[in-house]
Amino acid sequence: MFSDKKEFKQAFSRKLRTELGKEVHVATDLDAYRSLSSLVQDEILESWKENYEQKHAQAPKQMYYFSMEFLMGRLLGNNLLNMQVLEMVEEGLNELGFSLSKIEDNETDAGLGNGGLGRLAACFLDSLASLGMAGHGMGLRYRYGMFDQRIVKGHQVEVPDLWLNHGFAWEVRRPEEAIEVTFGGYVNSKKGKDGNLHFSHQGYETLRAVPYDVPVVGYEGETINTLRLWSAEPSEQDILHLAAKYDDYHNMLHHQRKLESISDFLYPDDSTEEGKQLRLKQEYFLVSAGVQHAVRQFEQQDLPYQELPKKFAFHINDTHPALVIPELMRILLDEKQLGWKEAWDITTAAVSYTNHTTLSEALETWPVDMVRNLMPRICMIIEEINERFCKSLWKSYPEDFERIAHLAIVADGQVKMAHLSVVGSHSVNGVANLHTEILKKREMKVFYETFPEKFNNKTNGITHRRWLMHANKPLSHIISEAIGSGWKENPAELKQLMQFRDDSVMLDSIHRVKQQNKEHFSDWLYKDCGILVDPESLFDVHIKRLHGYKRQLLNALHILHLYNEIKSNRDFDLTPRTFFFGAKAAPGYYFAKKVIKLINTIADVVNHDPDVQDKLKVVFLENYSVSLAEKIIPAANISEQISTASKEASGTGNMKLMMNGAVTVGTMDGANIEIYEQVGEENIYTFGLRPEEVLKIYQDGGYLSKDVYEQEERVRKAVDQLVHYSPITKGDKEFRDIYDALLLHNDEYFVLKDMPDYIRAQQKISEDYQQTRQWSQKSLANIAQSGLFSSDRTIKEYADDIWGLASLKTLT
Ligand code: 26V
Repeated sequence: MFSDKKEFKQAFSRKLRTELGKEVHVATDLDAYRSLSSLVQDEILESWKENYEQKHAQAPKQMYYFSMEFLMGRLLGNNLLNMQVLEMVEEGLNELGFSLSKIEDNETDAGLGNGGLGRLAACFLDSLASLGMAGHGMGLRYRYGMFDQRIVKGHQVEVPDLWLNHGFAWEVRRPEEAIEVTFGGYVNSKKGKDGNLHFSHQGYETLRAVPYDVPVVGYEGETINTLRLWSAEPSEQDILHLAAKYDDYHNMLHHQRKLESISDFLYPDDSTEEGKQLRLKQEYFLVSAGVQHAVRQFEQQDLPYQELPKKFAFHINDTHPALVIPELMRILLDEKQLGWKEAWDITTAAVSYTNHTTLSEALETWPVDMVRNLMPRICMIIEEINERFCKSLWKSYPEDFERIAHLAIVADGQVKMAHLSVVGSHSVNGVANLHTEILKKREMKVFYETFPEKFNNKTNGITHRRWLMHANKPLSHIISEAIGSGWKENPAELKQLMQFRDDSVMLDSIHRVKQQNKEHFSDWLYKDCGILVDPESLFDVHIKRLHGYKRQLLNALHILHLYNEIKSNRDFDLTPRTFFFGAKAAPGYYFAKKVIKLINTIADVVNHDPDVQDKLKVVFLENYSVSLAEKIIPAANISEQISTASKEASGTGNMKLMMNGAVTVGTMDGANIEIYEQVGEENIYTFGLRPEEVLKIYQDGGYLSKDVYEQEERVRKAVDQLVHYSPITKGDKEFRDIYDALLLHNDEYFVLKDMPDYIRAQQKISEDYQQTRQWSQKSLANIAQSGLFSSDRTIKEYADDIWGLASLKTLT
């Protein structure tokens, strides 16, 4: 590591010269980014291998976190922070005439994920490395990550994410560790000398999985783990083979391009499974490469395969990598010649599974025929797992046809990935208390009765290093001044801030820092996006994927309601507020895209109406991403967490906002309930139906939204503006479908039902925000109680209860 500032400045200037041929005084911020990231990567590489050999090779156990998504965001700032050189580098750069934050803005986000699930995986990697645990990521190196969102005339337009265009500074390609993955072909069986059937896979197509390793630097730089991203390439052999097969050069190239296309893009749809063959290929490609790699590593230790679960844990992030189960079985059975029972015991002991949603439309199933065509041997193994499982059920529950039909892994021509995941693993966890209870009592009730010992809860968390220490340096600073820096290692210590809840100096600081952050964000918004907002107004922030159940529509209708109030009564007393939205809709999600258009239309009307000036402003932030989240979260006063109760498995944005002193307005859903329990009712605004009420109404066949519409004038007025002639419609029928979803189709997500109570909660917020001191107390309580939601806590629970993973921090 550069030991001091002088050395850093020299090294940085040298990099600019040797890699870009530029002197400091002519270098742009992009040049500076390229040189700085390269310099930091050099430092990391120096200790990475050594670190690996010293620690991980002797690690009692390693964990591989298999995930189709890792939403890493930017890495420069995080690496500098974790290497503990951030301040020194920042000063050095200032002295050379640069600003670190401007340099950081030149890094393209690694957006290899859709939303919560992918970002959780990234937070987990940070915690694993920071806790000194040998836990690594296994993912795909998509050529195009999450699409870039543009707003054109109020509509979302998707633009390809060219994140690799300037190169990705943090990866190391390792062609020498490439692995072959096979697709297609057929399976032959032959009786062996032992009298057992032996299977061999033939006539397949081979693809080369080439790993690109990204170092994951833990806090204090002691541990450096690996995120291994696999990329699909044809092997040289394949190219020769293809050349021989095709007599037309262009046809050959076309075929080759098709092979590579497996890792081309991230599916941008985070709830509806489209059953696309390419997606299934991606899933198997990741799993097969990852498991083969791990087994090779294990074999270097010269131990019997029965010891594998003592040395390796394989975690599957939702069902997307569930083929880990039959793939490990295939290797143990066909390549290592183990018997079924031995292989099964090893597999189930090694694999654990997290469920991230109970939305039925997001539960993965694949047509058996598709699985058979693409992976014939894997399909046979899944069918065998199913058969043995159903037989064992028959033994335990004789003649209980209903139970068996309900639990079967293969049924109606479909492979049910959640069932495979539960049966083939030793642990199944939900991501917040409520979510786990819903899994146990409803969605997976019969599985829970059958395997009660497998089920457990692991409430999600977020890394306080990125989301507080890095994103909000001024707040981190005043926290450390008040309670020392122990919270950085042990975020539970944030609780000590509660001692200051009546301390005027502290409360003033909390207020001042929030105000500064709002000003800072407003400056950025004006300079970079040309949007002018008033930092004195209340900043109300609703940032997450756009989904019916997340109810951005409820927020939008409430804004319309406020607008109506202002228009009908000029003296309407309203705390000036700026409503911020950030949300991407899946490209094929028609309703979600309509809601984006609606928000932009409301923004257009409200922001241009002179009657409203200084009271209301609506901003739709284009292209919501990790780096944008890092900018806005420190500036938020209100955190909108308003999902239909029971639908949001956990939420993690709620935790990030809370940790930065925003106060939640939310339903009793997901981790909001745990936030409520931490901060107490005076420091959160809850409203709406409770989860059990929602579930009851669903069971009884829904409610009549017309009733609310007829009884509640405020609701009716807002809803009517979607279809009647109004400044919103200007006679257009554009929002008719939203209106119909609310009234004709009975409001599946209870938007109208919860609206009156939401208006009440928002009214109270408006009033309370005027009381600066009391508001700062709420803000302080939220920061103080957020330690529980550090992903360090979550990871320690996974490590103790599921993975049997220890910290290597004590090893030298
Ligand atoms: C499903 C699909 C299906 C189509 C292809 C692409 C794709 C990608 C992701 C998903 C699963 C979505 C599940 C999910 O993201 N759940 C979220 O997980 C967060 C972390 O646990 C949690 O905080 C959120 O409440 C939950 O919605």
